[in-house]
Amino acid sequence: MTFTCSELLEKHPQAWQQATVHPFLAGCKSGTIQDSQFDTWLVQDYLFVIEFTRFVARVLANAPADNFEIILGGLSALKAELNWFQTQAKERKLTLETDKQPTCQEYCEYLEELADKSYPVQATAFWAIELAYNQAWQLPGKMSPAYQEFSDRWGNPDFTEYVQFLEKQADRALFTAKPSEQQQAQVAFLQIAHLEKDFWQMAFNAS
Ligand code: HMH
Repeated sequence: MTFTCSELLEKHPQAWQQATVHPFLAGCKSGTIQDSQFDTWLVQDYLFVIEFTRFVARVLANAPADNFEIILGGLSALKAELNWFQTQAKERKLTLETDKQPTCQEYCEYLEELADKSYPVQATAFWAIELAYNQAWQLPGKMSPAYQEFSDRWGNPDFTEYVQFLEKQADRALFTAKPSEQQQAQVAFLQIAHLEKDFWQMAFNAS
């Protein structure tokens, strides 16, 4: 039996809710988030996005050619995003030359593990990772002014449309995937939900 991305969301609402709703984000909305918490998120997410860019490059290498346009668009956006992180860090006087915290390290290692998986698994993981931020930054609604630029980066309509294209590509790959690959795609979805939740908590715990 095949399933789609939206069926994964329907099947695992609690895991997904924990990935996308967190006191960290509520604190960005209310303005009560502390600089130490926000800055930890910013620096660690920059380090994550470097590894995520490498992951997306590996997904491109496995993709059918008719999926290139969306993935290359994603890589181009990631290039701009890495530069944007550097600008943000400079404004906040943060150094980006720092070690990954264990939670960030774990997520990055998981991205490397996905290198050995087939395209349907990778495409599902890619979609889940982007959807997580698209929803997480959008769900709280209008954020405190200092954080609006951040919520807009992942919550804006173009990013939402990009995530919908990733969903279509993942659905098409899942439709013809072997049962074992579909099973692995589901496991990857749940693992990503778990790692997203931990990533918010890592930043929230900073003092
Ligand atoms: C932790 N998940 C994390 N960081 C990001 N930048 C994304 C997803 C990408 O959208």
